[in-house]
Amino acid sequence: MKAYDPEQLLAQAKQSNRVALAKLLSIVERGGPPARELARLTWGRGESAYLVGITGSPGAGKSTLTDRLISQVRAKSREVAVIAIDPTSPFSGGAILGDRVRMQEHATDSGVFIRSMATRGHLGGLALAVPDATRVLSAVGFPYVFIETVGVGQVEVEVVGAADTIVVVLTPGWGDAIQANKAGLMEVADLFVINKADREGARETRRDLELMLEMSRFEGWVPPIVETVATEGKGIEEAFEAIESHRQYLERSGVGQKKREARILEELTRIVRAEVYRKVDQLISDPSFEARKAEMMRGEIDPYSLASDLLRLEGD
Ligand SMILES: Nc1nc2c(ncn2[C@@H]2O[C@H](COP(=O)(O)OP(=O)(O)O)[C@@H](O)[C@H]2O)c(=O)[nH]1
Ligand SMILES: [Mg+2]
Repeated sequence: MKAYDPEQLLAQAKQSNRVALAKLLSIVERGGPPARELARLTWGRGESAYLVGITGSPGAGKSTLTDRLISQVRAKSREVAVIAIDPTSPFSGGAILGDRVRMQEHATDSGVFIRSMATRGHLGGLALAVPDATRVLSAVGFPYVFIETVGVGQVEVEVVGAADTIVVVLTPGWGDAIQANKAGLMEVADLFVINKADREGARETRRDLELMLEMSRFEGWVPPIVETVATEGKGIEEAFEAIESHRQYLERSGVGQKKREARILEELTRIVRAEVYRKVDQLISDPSFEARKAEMMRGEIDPYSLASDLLRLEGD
Protein backbone atom coordinates (compact mmCIF):
# COMPACT_ATOMS: atom_id res chain seq x y z
CA MET A 1 0.00 0.00 0.00
CA LYS A 2 1.15 3.51 -0.83
CA ALA A 3 1.86 5.76 2.12
CA TYR A 4 -1.38 7.62 1.41
CA ASP A 5 -3.61 5.39 -0.62
CA PRO A 6 -6.90 7.32 -0.88
CA GLU A 7 -8.94 4.19 -1.53
CA GLN A 8 -7.64 2.35 1.50
CA LEU A 9 -7.94 5.43 3.70
CA LEU A 10 -11.50 5.94 2.54
CA ALA A 11 -12.41 2.38 3.43
CA GLN A 12 -10.88 2.87 6.87
CA ALA A 13 -12.56 6.24 7.35
CA LYS A 14 -15.92 4.62 6.58
CA GLN A 15 -15.24 2.32 9.52
CA SER A 16 -15.13 5.43 11.72
CA ASN A 17 -11.34 5.58 11.68
CA ARG A 18 -10.82 9.28 12.42
CA VAL A 19 -7.09 9.17 11.83
CA ALA A 20 -7.73 7.92 8.31
CA LEU A 21 -10.33 10.64 7.86
CA ALA A 22 -7.89 13.31 8.98
CA LYS A 23 -5.36 11.97 6.46
CA LEU A 24 -7.95 12.16 3.70
CA LEU A 25 -8.60 15.78 4.48
CA SER A 26 -4.88 16.47 4.37
CA ILE A 27 -4.85 14.94 0.89
CA VAL A 28 -7.66 17.29 -0.08
CA GLU A 29 -5.73 20.26 1.30
CA ARG A 30 -2.55 19.39 -0.54
CA GLY A 31 -4.34 18.96 -3.85
CA GLY A 32 -2.65 17.28 -6.81
CA PRO A 33 -3.18 13.77 -8.20
CA PRO A 34 -4.08 12.02 -4.89
CA ALA A 35 -6.76 14.67 -4.28
CA ARG A 36 -8.09 14.03 -7.77
CA GLU A 37 -8.25 10.34 -7.19
CA LEU A 38 -10.10 11.00 -3.97
CA ALA A 39 -12.54 13.28 -5.79
CA ARG A 40 -13.19 10.46 -8.27
CA LEU A 41 -13.74 7.96 -5.45
CA THR A 42 -16.17 10.16 -3.54
CA TRP A 43 -18.17 11.60 -6.41
CA GLY A 44 -21.83 10.63 -6.40
CA ARG A 45 -21.41 8.07 -3.64
CA GLY A 46 -24.48 7.82 -1.49
CA GLU A 47 -26.25 10.49 0.42
CA SER A 48 -24.66 13.86 0.56
CA ALA A 49 -24.30 15.68 3.83
CA TYR A 50 -26.43 18.68 4.60
CA LEU A 51 -24.15 21.71 4.51
CA VAL A 52 -24.70 24.54 6.94
CA GLY A 53 -22.50 27.58 6.40
CA ILE A 54 -21.94 29.83 9.40
CA THR A 55 -20.44 33.19 8.70
CA GLY A 56 -20.05 36.63 10.24
CA SER A 57 -17.44 39.01 11.57
CA PRO A 58 -14.55 37.77 13.70
CA GLY A 59 -15.66 37.52 17.31
CA ALA A 60 -19.38 37.45 16.49
CA GLY A 61 -19.63 34.12 18.28
CA LYS A 62 -19.65 31.75 15.30
CA SER A 63 -17.59 29.08 17.01
CA THR A 64 -19.61 29.32 20.21
CA LEU A 65 -22.83 29.08 18.21
CA THR A 66 -21.49 26.20 16.13
CA ASP A 67 -20.60 24.42 19.33
CA ARG A 68 -24.18 24.77 20.53
CA LEU A 69 -25.61 23.67 17.20
CA ILE A 70 -23.43 20.58 17.37
CA SER A 71 -25.22 19.71 20.62
CA GLN A 72 -28.56 20.05 18.83
CA VAL A 73 -27.47 17.61 16.15
CA ARG A 74 -26.00 15.23 18.71
CA ALA A 75 -29.25 15.32 20.68
CA LYS A 76 -30.82 13.70 17.62
CA SER A 77 -28.05 11.09 17.64
CA ARG A 78 -26.77 12.29 14.31
CA GLU A 79 -23.09 12.73 13.57
CA VAL A 80 -21.68 16.06 12.57
CA ALA A 81 -18.46 17.37 11.09
CA VAL A 82 -17.19 20.94 11.29
CA ILE A 83 -14.83 22.57 8.84
CA ALA A 84 -13.45 25.77 10.34
CA ILE A 85 -11.97 28.23 7.93
CA ASP A 86 -12.15 31.15 10.30
CA PRO A 87 -8.49 31.96 10.93
CA THR A 88 -9.38 33.23 14.38
CA SER A 89 -11.02 29.97 15.30
CA PRO A 90 -9.55 28.09 18.18
CA PHE A 91 -8.46 25.23 15.97
CA SER A 92 -5.20 24.49 14.32
CA GLY A 93 -4.40 21.64 11.96
CA GLY A 94 -7.23 19.56 13.30
CA ALA A 95 -5.91 19.81 16.84
CA ILE A 96 -7.94 21.69 19.38
CA LEU A 97 -5.96 24.37 21.12
CA GLY A 98 -5.68 25.37 24.75
CA ASP A 99 -8.16 27.39 26.71
CA ARG A 100 -9.74 29.30 23.85
CA VAL A 101 -11.54 26.08 23.11
CA ARG A 102 -15.24 26.47 22.58
CA MET A 103 -15.99 23.04 21.30
CA GLN A 104 -14.06 21.23 23.97
CA GLU A 105 -17.01 19.32 25.33
CA HIS A 106 -17.23 17.59 21.97
CA ALA A 107 -13.55 16.75 21.81
CA THR A 108 -14.14 13.28 23.20
CA ASP A 109 -17.38 12.63 21.33
CA SER A 110 -16.66 10.29 18.43
CA GLY A 111 -19.81 11.52 16.67
CA VAL A 112 -18.22 14.94 16.17
CA PHE A 113 -15.34 15.61 13.85
CA ILE A 114 -13.76 19.04 13.81
CA ARG A 115 -11.20 20.10 11.31
CA SER A 116 -9.66 23.42 10.48
CA MET A 117 -8.70 23.94 6.89
CA ALA A 118 -6.00 26.04 5.38
CA THR A 119 -5.75 27.19 1.83
CA ARG A 120 -4.22 24.92 -0.77
CA GLY A 121 -2.03 27.83 -1.64
CA HIS A 122 -2.82 27.90 -5.32
CA LEU A 123 -5.52 29.24 -7.54
CA GLY A 124 -8.94 28.03 -6.61
CA GLY A 125 -7.56 27.18 -3.16
CA LEU A 126 -10.22 26.92 -0.54
CA ALA A 127 -13.11 27.35 -2.90
CA LEU A 128 -12.09 24.04 -4.44
CA ALA A 129 -10.83 22.29 -1.34
CA VAL A 130 -13.98 22.79 0.72
CA PRO A 131 -16.39 21.00 -1.63
CA ASP A 132 -13.87 18.18 -1.95
CA ALA A 133 -13.66 17.98 1.82
CA THR A 134 -17.43 17.97 2.25
CA ARG A 135 -17.70 15.13 -0.25
CA VAL A 136 -15.20 13.11 1.73
CA LEU A 137 -17.24 13.76 4.87
CA SER A 138 -20.43 12.79 3.01
CA ALA A 139 -18.87 9.61 1.68
CA VAL A 140 -17.80 8.69 5.18
CA GLY A 141 -21.40 9.10 6.30
CA PHE A 142 -21.73 12.43 8.10
CA PRO A 143 -25.31 13.67 7.65
CA TYR A 144 -24.35 17.22 8.67
CA VAL A 145 -21.36 19.37 7.87
CA PHE A 146 -20.98 22.82 9.40
CA ILE A 147 -18.64 25.22 7.66
CA GLU A 148 -17.48 28.16 9.73
CA THR A 149 -15.91 31.06 7.87
CA VAL A 150 -15.32 34.73 8.54
CA GLY A 151 -17.69 36.70 6.36
CA VAL A 152 -15.08 38.96 4.91
CA GLY A 153 -13.44 38.57 1.56
CA GLN A 154 -14.70 37.07 -1.63
CA VAL A 155 -13.26 33.62 -1.08
CA GLU A 156 -14.96 33.26 2.29
CA VAL A 157 -18.27 34.35 0.84
CA GLU A 158 -17.79 31.90 -2.03
CA VAL A 159 -17.01 29.09 0.37
CA VAL A 160 -19.99 29.72 2.60
CA GLY A 161 -22.17 30.44 -0.42
CA ALA A 162 -21.85 26.81 -1.40
CA ALA A 163 -23.73 25.65 1.69
CA ASP A 164 -27.36 24.50 1.63
CA THR A 165 -28.32 26.76 4.50
CA ILE A 166 -26.34 29.91 5.14
CA VAL A 167 -26.41 31.38 8.61
CA VAL A 168 -25.18 34.95 8.94
CA VAL A 169 -24.22 35.79 12.51
CA LEU A 170 -24.49 39.41 13.56
CA THR A 171 -24.01 41.14 16.87
CA PRO A 172 -25.97 43.98 18.44
CA GLY A 173 -24.82 47.48 17.84
CA TRP A 174 -24.69 49.88 15.07
CA GLY A 175 -23.33 48.88 11.71
CA ASP A 176 -22.96 45.12 11.84
CA ALA A 177 -25.86 44.56 9.49
CA ILE A 178 -24.48 47.21 7.17
CA GLN A 179 -21.04 45.56 7.17
CA ALA A 180 -22.62 42.24 6.34
CA ASN A 181 -24.53 43.89 3.53
CA LYS A 182 -21.31 45.34 2.11
CA ALA A 183 -19.62 41.97 2.24
CA GLY A 184 -22.41 40.57 0.06
CA LEU A 185 -23.86 38.44 2.84
CA MET A 186 -27.37 39.84 2.67
CA GLU A 187 -28.09 38.17 -0.63
CA VAL A 188 -26.81 34.79 0.46
CA ALA A 189 -28.29 34.65 3.97
CA ASP A 190 -30.99 32.07 4.64
CA LEU A 191 -31.09 32.82 8.32
CA PHE A 192 -29.87 35.71 10.45
CA VAL A 193 -28.69 35.08 13.95
CA ILE A 194 -28.28 38.07 16.21
CA ASN A 195 -25.88 36.59 18.73
CA LYS A 196 -24.82 38.28 21.98
CA ALA A 197 -28.45 39.28 22.39
CA ASP A 198 -27.56 39.80 26.04
CA ARG A 199 -25.94 43.04 24.94
CA GLU A 200 -27.36 46.46 24.17
CA GLY A 201 -28.79 47.08 20.76
CA ALA A 202 -30.21 43.71 19.67
CA ARG A 203 -33.52 45.38 18.90
CA GLU A 204 -31.86 48.00 16.71
CA THR A 205 -29.93 45.37 14.81
CA ARG A 206 -33.15 43.46 14.23
CA ARG A 207 -34.81 46.61 12.97
CA ASP A 208 -31.87 47.34 10.61
CA LEU A 209 -32.16 43.84 9.27
CA GLU A 210 -35.91 43.98 8.85
CA LEU A 211 -35.57 47.21 6.92
CA MET A 212 -32.97 45.69 4.64
CA LEU A 213 -35.07 42.59 4.15
CA GLU A 214 -38.09 44.70 3.26
CA MET A 215 -36.09 46.34 0.53
CA SER A 216 -34.98 43.05 -0.94
CA ARG A 217 -37.10 40.80 -3.03
CA PHE A 218 -37.50 37.21 -2.04
CA GLU A 219 -39.02 34.31 -3.78
CA GLY A 220 -40.41 31.68 -1.51
CA TRP A 221 -38.16 32.08 1.50
CA VAL A 222 -37.76 35.14 3.69
CA PRO A 223 -34.75 34.72 5.97
CA PRO A 224 -35.91 34.58 9.58
CA ILE A 225 -34.09 36.47 12.32
CA VAL A 226 -33.25 34.60 15.50
CA GLU A 227 -31.69 36.08 18.61
CA THR A 228 -29.24 33.98 20.58
CA VAL A 229 -26.91 34.13 23.54
CA ALA A 230 -24.60 31.36 22.45
CA THR A 231 -22.53 31.41 25.62
CA GLU A 232 -25.67 30.64 27.63
CA GLY A 233 -27.29 28.36 25.10
CA LYS A 234 -30.23 30.72 24.64
CA GLY A 235 -32.14 30.73 21.37
CA ILE A 236 -30.15 27.79 20.05
CA GLU A 237 -33.11 25.47 19.62
CA GLU A 238 -34.90 28.16 17.68
CA ALA A 239 -31.84 28.69 15.49
CA PHE A 240 -31.58 24.99 14.79
CA GLU A 241 -35.29 24.78 14.03
CA ALA A 242 -34.91 27.65 11.58
CA ILE A 243 -32.12 25.74 9.83
CA GLU A 244 -34.33 22.67 9.68
CA SER A 245 -37.30 24.59 8.29
CA HIS A 246 -35.10 26.12 5.62
CA ARG A 247 -33.99 22.63 4.76
CA GLN A 248 -37.60 21.49 4.49
CA TYR A 249 -38.38 24.48 2.31
CA LEU A 250 -35.48 23.60 -0.01
CA GLU A 251 -36.67 20.03 -0.31
CA ARG A 252 -40.34 20.86 -0.73
CA SER A 253 -39.83 23.58 -3.33
CA GLY A 254 -37.15 21.86 -5.38
CA VAL A 255 -34.98 24.93 -4.85
CA GLY A 256 -32.47 22.80 -2.95
CA GLN A 257 -31.88 20.58 -5.96
CA LYS A 258 -31.45 23.61 -8.20
CA LYS A 259 -29.01 25.16 -5.75
CA ARG A 260 -26.98 21.98 -5.66
CA GLU A 261 -26.85 21.78 -9.43
CA ALA A 262 -25.79 25.42 -9.70
CA ARG A 263 -23.13 24.75 -7.10
CA ILE A 264 -21.70 21.80 -9.03
CA LEU A 265 -21.63 23.83 -12.23
CA GLU A 266 -19.88 26.63 -10.40
CA GLU A 267 -17.36 24.15 -9.09
CA LEU A 268 -16.73 22.75 -12.55
CA THR A 269 -16.16 26.26 -13.85
CA ARG A 270 -13.64 26.86 -11.08
CA ILE A 271 -11.82 23.65 -11.84
CA VAL A 272 -11.66 24.43 -15.56
CA ARG A 273 -10.43 27.94 -14.82
CA ALA A 274 -7.74 26.70 -12.43
CA GLU A 275 -6.70 24.09 -14.98
CA VAL A 276 -6.47 26.64 -17.78
CA TYR A 277 -4.34 28.93 -15.62
CA ARG A 278 -2.07 26.02 -14.81
CA LYS A 279 -1.69 25.21 -18.50
CA VAL A 280 -0.92 28.82 -19.32
CA ASP A 281 1.87 28.80 -16.75
CA GLN A 282 3.16 25.57 -18.26
CA LEU A 283 3.13 26.99 -21.79
CA ILE A 284 4.95 30.15 -20.84
CA SER A 285 7.61 28.35 -18.84
CA ASP A 286 8.24 25.69 -21.48
CA PRO A 287 11.71 26.00 -23.15
CA SER A 288 10.05 25.81 -26.57
CA PHE A 289 8.34 29.08 -25.83
CA GLU A 290 11.65 30.99 -25.88
CA ALA A 291 11.96 31.00 -29.69
CA ARG A 292 8.37 32.19 -30.12
CA LYS A 293 8.86 34.85 -27.54
CA ALA A 294 11.94 36.09 -29.41
CA GLU A 295 9.86 36.28 -32.60
CA MET A 296 7.30 38.40 -30.83
CA MET A 297 9.97 40.64 -29.35
CA ARG A 298 11.50 41.16 -32.80
CA GLY A 299 8.11 42.32 -34.01
CA GLU A 300 7.57 39.32 -36.29
CA ILE A 301 4.40 38.14 -34.60
CA ASP A 302 1.87 40.05 -32.53
CA PRO A 303 0.76 38.79 -29.11
CA TYR A 304 -2.75 37.87 -30.29
CA SER A 305 -1.51 35.70 -33.13
CA LEU A 306 1.06 34.10 -30.88
CA ALA A 307 -1.62 33.43 -28.29
CA SER A 308 -3.79 31.58 -30.81
CA ASP A 309 -0.75 29.66 -32.04
CA LEU A 310 0.05 28.63 -28.51
CA LEU A 311 -3.50 27.54 -27.78
CA ARG A 312 -3.71 25.56 -31.01
CA LEU A 313 -0.40 23.86 -30.37
CA GLU A 314 -1.59 22.82 -26.93
CA GLY A 315 -2.63 19.25 -27.66
CA ASP A 316 -3.82 17.93 -24.31
N1 LIG B 1 -21.78 38.23 25.82
C1 LIG B 1 -21.71 37.24 24.94
N2 LIG B 1 -20.50 36.80 24.51
C2 LIG B 1 -20.48 35.80 23.60
C3 LIG B 1 -21.65 35.23 23.08
N3 LIG B 1 -21.29 34.30 22.17
C4 LIG B 1 -19.94 34.28 22.14
N4 LIG B 1 -19.44 35.19 23.00
C5 LIG B 1 -18.03 35.48 23.26
O1 LIG B 1 -17.49 36.16 22.15
C6 LIG B 1 -16.14 35.80 21.94
C7 LIG B 1 -15.91 35.33 20.51
O2 LIG B 1 -16.58 34.11 20.31
P1 LIG B 1 -16.20 33.09 19.12
O3 LIG B 1 -17.21 32.00 19.19
O4 LIG B 1 -14.78 32.70 19.18
O5 LIG B 1 -16.44 34.02 17.87
P2 LIG B 1 -16.04 33.77 16.33
O6 LIG B 1 -14.77 34.49 16.09
O7 LIG B 1 -17.17 34.37 15.56
O8 LIG B 1 -15.93 32.30 16.11
C8 LIG B 1 -15.82 34.75 22.99
O9 LIG B 1 -15.18 35.34 24.07
C9 LIG B 1 -17.19 34.23 23.37
O10 LIG B 1 -17.22 33.72 24.68
C10 LIG B 1 -22.92 35.71 23.54
O11 LIG B 1 -23.98 35.28 23.13
N5 LIG B 1 -22.87 36.72 24.46
MG1 LIG C 1 -14.48 31.11 15.32
